[in-house]
Amino acid sequence: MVPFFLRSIPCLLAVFFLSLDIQTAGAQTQHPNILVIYTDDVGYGDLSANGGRISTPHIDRLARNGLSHTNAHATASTCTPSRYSLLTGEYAWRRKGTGIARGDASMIIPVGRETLPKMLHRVGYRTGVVGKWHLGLGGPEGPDWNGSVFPGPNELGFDYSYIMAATGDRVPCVYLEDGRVQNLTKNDPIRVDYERNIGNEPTALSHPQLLKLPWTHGHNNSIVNGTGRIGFMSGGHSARWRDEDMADSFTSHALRFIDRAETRPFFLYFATHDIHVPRLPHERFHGKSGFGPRGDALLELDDCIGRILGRLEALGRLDNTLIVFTSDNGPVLDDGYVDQAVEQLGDHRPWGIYRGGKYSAFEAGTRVPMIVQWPGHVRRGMTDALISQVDLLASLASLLGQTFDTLSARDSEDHWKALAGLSEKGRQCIALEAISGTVAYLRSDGYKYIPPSNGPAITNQWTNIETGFSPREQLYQTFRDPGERIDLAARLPELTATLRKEWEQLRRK
Ligand code: NG6
Ligand code: CA
Repeated sequence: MVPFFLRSIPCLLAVFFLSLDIQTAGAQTQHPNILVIYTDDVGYGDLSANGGRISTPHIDRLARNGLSHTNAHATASTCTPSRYSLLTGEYAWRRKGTGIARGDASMIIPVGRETLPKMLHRVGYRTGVVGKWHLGLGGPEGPDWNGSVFPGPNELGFDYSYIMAATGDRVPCVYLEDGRVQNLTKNDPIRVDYERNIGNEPTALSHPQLLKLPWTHGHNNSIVNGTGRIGFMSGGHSARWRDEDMADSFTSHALRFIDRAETRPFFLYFATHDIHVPRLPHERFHGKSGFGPRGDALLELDDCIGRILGRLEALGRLDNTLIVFTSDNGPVLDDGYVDQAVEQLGDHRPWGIYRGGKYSAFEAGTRVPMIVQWPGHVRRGMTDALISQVDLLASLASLLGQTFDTLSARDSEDHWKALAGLSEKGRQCIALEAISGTVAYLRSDGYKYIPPSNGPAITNQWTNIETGFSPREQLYQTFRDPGERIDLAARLPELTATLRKEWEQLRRK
């Protein structure tokens, strides 16, 4: 086998020459538009560029023209904490109440905190969020769905917001634009309850005959659009979404935001619902992937991205837009509905060569696809540099020459060069949060420490994902053993103790 340092030489030379080129080009340009495409539950191996079996030509085009990261991580293997960290630059496990949020949760990020959109706003960006929020809304008493839903994204640095409050499978099933529920009529107010049903509203348990998409676990409260949800809602009938139109709705609002003729550059946080459950893509994608609704949702996601790239190109803005495509956590098959995700998987491997998935402390939980594209500024190809999404804030601040509140965004490190492929040196270490708050620790030399945990080894019989939880501490060497099959903790007790100490220090920081 060729030693590592010899294998690295061609790569390092490429980085050197390309960075010369890229830096010269960078000196003359203005601030780029920034588009963060934050997908939901898309696994590392879901992309055809990473070996997936479902063809995603637009995402592949991003990968061809940009830099594919092989060692980029969401901070958590579930949605809310990952989004919290991306926007605040702080690991979510440092804060109570940052686990998967209910649909009626109060806003989790205090208004005074530093955020990525606030920082970009200070630079002069026009900032917008379109898509999934899932970080709570409103003050301590929760959101007032029939009035002004305040505070929300617009108080955290976004000039514009068009969002769903939580997830596709949680009530209320409505869109909010700049803090107001869209298409709501006064005589049909919305009520939301996460404890009990409201009046005699049909539920998935009481009226299974009304379901077009049956549930496997959870998801048996209110029925909206023939689909059982988490939580109960009544009213707001004219405001309710049709799941099949959701991707089109988000995309058209994203396009409208991009289209606005302004001299300021834009920052768009485009947080897609695809490919989270319920997987109800538009009818035009039905049966198109050959891998069932989960695959069809992936095609829909690819289509949305294609439309956005196409519009940027038509406006002549593609070359001056920095695009970061990534995902909030790893993949899951049965996440609560009878959608054939397991049965129609075929030889597609959403988790790639990694172990576990969504919810998990194993690599597939947080090692997510990440593609960065900005022609002339970001190297094309692949990089193995260790990167966390928590670093986006500091890295973009560094690119733009902007300061930020480092006390508030205390975990965010500047790794712009690694993000752009101008250096192979990323983070020294990274913290990875699994469901129920277990936090694993990964170093840039590939060693990974998972602390002891009393949680179950498998999430549950339906999602059936290995959590990585064990009453004993575990140590893996993820370069030589990316599938985390060989637990080295007993064989290497000193190294295990070193990682445990480093992990404790990071937790106390
Ligand atoms: C779980 C839901 C799952 C999904 C997840 C959040 C059940 C049984 N499961 O509690 O369906 O909604 O929460 O996913 O209710 S995430 O990607 O937003 O974190
Ligand atoms: Ca998710």
